[in-house]
Amino acid sequence: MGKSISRLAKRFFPNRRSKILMVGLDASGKTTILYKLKLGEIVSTMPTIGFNVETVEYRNISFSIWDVGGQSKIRPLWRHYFENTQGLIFVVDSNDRERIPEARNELHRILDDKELSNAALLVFANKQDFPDAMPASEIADKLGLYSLGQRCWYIQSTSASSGEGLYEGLDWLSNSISRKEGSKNAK
Ligand SMILES: Nc1nc2c(ncn2[C@@H]2O[C@H](COP(=O)(O)OP(=O)(O)OP(=O)(O)O)[C@@H](O)[C@H]2O)c(=O)[nH]1
Ligand SMILES: [Mg+2]
Repeated sequence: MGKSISRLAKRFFPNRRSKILMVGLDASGKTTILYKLKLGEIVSTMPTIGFNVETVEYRNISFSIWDVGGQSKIRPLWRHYFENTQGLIFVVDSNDRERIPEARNELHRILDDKELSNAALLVFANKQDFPDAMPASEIADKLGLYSLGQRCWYIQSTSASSGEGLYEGLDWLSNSISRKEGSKNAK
């Protein structure tokens, strides 16, 4: 009985789908985050040369999350993944003070692309389990988030190792994507 009700519910209220692109400098923790969300486990990672994509079901949304390698040589490939992106996750290593200006440049470069003009921006201030991690407010400032104007953005402290903050980030993404879809339908 329970099963047939859930089958019926799925038929009449299928999960909405959302394409999420996850980028950020190399070693910021993107692949670790992706598999923590997908499997609930820490996997051992190698630097990503191409991309990984996984579907994560959460709050009635099928997030298809594209995790693209962040080494400097392959960053020019990011733009090939921009099409139809509803949410952009930008991952920052909160301990990497030296490369925060580089992260800022990469972020602003991609936000200038027309194809991402409607994408909601979620920044993961990752690796917060390190004692000397920069707090999210400092990262927001150093990335220039406060001067983004119309862009809908949010920053979330995370630790991919413990999973802390990851679902709070997805909560924000799902709310902001639903709001956008609602206002599109109302037009
Ligand atoms: N302590 C700690 N280590 C982390 C965290 N997230 C990722 N790491 C580690 O950071 C290293 C790099 O993680 P990856 O997930 O491979 O980084 P990436 O962003 O996918 O890197 P590229 O594929 O090169 O772009 C790995 O050794 C991870 O175990 C975290 O929140 N805390
Ligand atoms: Mg990777």
